Amino acid sequence: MVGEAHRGTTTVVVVGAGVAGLTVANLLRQAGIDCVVLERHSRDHVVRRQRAGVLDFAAEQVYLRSGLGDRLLSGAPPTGLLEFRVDGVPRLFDADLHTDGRAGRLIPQQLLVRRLVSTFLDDGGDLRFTAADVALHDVTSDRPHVTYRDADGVRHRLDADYLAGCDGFHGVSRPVVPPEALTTYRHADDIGWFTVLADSPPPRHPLLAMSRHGFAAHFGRGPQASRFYLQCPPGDDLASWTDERVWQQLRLRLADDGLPDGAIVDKAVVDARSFVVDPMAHGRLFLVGDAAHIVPPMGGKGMNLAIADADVLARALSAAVHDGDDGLLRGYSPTCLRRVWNDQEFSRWLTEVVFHGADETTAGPFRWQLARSRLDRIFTSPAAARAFAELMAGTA
Ligand code: RFL
Repeated sequence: MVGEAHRGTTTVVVVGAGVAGLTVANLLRQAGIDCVVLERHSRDHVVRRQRAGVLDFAAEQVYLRSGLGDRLLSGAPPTGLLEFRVDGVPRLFDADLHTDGRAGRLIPQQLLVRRLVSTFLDDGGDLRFTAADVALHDVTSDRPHVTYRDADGVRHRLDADYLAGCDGFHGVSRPVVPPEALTTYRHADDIGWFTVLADSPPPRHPLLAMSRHGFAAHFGRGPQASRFYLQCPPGDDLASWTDERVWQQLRLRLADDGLPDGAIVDKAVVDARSFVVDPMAHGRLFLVGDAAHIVPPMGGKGMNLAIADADVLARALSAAVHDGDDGLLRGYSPTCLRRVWNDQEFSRWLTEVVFHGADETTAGPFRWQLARSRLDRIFTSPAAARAFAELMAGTA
């Protein structure tokens, strides 16, 4: 079958047009390196997928350094303040103050993705949507290739020098690596999460609320869009979360009787897993973003790690392609994993602070006291505040 396929060649095949793949592709284009992006879904689907909303300072710098900042980030406001609402009492953490103005920006992930897609295509990039049955071959050879079927069912084969596996946790890239070639780290929480996306006004500041009613968070995702998180028993039944119960619980947990509601457009019980594979490369295949690691959402690092990996890979590919120097490619995995583990720890730390510090019955009195003490520290110790702010900014 492969013999009958339409054949093409490129330098890098990028699998997946999420934040990771699109960032790799745009950075490669800026560096004058040919690439083809293969995405399983339609353009419409990809630019509507609502997920993260905070671009940390380190990720912002990736786009500014590459000269794409104006096109990608225009109008994205600085993150500024973060509110912890503890038993109904607000405590504002000034991330900008503690990082000397390097706190990052608010930008809904789907807006960033939309801009990455149009920037790449406007510059003549080759991005193929609705690519079915994408399969990676010969990844440990000098000339790997990728096969897929286009929307008309026509089979294609692309030969390349390198493959970037940017197809998320459930993609086809990571499974190509033999299990014995990878160390896989997994950690599951005893914490359940329920998340809601609603057409309702964003909070004044990103808000994390802890009280005996349980944890809840409220983040903006645009001028009239909000993402909420609610603590729930692990494996909770989605059907038990009627719209009425969602708004009643949010008002209770956020200690805000006047919280405006809006149409709920999505509900999900989130798997709060942590996941890392080491190494993030195999032969000429490089895993980027969620394909290689998952962090709990509370630290806001998933999207930012994807951008950080993409930056490391694009520079390394540039050195290999332009200068024949593959030293940076050999360092790709250890370089990325250092940040991944740092952010994994930060995300888990913050998750434990807000979840254990909320509901004493679930956490137990000892963990509840520890969590409240940890939170108190960032409001009382300037050194602790700075460390926390630097982790948020992605500069630590
Ligand atoms: P993505 O965004 O999942 O993109 C992968 C792309 O690959 C495509 N794909 C394939 N293409 C071709 N062939 C195949 N066989 C393919 N299989 C998959 C997919 O269609 C998709 O287009 O991974 P990427 O690029 O690594 O980016 C990672 C981020 O999207 C992710 O870490 C964050 O969204 C995680 N996340 C959050 N991160 C934050 O930093 N802050 C947040 O507040 C935050 N909230 C969230 C989140 C993730 C969520 N999901 C996924 C449950 C909230 C939610 C609800």
